[in-house]
Amino acid sequence: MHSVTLFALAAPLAALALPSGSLLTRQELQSINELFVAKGKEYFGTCSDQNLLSNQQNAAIIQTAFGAVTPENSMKWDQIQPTQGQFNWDGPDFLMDWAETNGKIVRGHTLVWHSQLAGWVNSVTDPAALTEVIQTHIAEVMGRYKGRIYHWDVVNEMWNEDGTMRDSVFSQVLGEDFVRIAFEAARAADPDAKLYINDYNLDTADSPKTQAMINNVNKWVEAGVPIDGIGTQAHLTGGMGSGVAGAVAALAGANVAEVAITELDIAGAAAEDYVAAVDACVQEPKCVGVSVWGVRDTDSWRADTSPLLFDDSYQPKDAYTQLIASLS
Ligand code: 9MR
Repeated sequence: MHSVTLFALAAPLAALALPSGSLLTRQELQSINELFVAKGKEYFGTCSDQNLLSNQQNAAIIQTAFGAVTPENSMKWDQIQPTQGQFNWDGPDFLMDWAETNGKIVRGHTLVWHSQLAGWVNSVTDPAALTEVIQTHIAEVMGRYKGRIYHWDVVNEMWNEDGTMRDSVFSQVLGEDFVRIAFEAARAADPDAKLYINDYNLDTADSPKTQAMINNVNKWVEAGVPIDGIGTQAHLTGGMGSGVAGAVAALAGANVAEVAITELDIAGAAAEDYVAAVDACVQEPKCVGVSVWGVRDTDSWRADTSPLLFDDSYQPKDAYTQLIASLS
């Protein structure tokens, strides 16, 4: 087990290392992570990568306000093993070092995903060969950071909206057995990491996709597949905040130890949506953490919807202020 207390103790030391320009931000900004942890949760995080962590204003907000980082892109297959057997460690190493220097938990993202997959993987057609490719990828990537990554998104986005399995090289060549292969390889590579299956549009409890996730995870866990948690990405549109509680409760009803909101962003960033979504995790005993998918709107993958907690000038938006108030 990783020690969350240890991370918390490291945080004040990190603050001393802040450049003087960041101190103002630090004094004015209240930490949502601190308040969330005081509610009995493990972390309130965000995503980032080397480019954004090298930006002082952005880094200062993460140092002050957040308790965890997820690599937004640098640990994805096409970036980390673009050619078979050749690994790019620079970006992920930077993020890991930054996180440890600053006392932040890391959520690993993501190992087996049809998207941002290196092209060469798509041409593997033999089941034994693809099994080995998955096992090697997981052993190398997880092995490098063994004992240092708190959660791993082992399998990402494997469901269609109608609850059938998404077509990918993994499902085509191995059927659903790729899930067992991936989770077993992950457990072997880093027994301390919590292993997650992660997806989007799990925002309605009774949708075919949510039900497929729950029923199949139950089946796999019963068969001994080492799945610790379900991640719900929660890329929401305005008005959807109030539905998150029901969806998170449904996912937590599955036979897993924990659940997490892994990539929260909400078009329009209405405060009531954010407060409701975060409260859904507070109220669910199995929900261990929330990560938002970015710091300021400008840097969001859906920048045109202004879905994040900080505006283009790095100022906390109303949703952030209201979250602080609701957690205080
Ligand atoms: O935020 C990520 C963006 O920078 C990338 O261009 C994009 C490519 O697919 O992936 C984004 O992150 C995704 C995450 O890894 C998985 N869930 C959906 C996220 C938004 O697309």
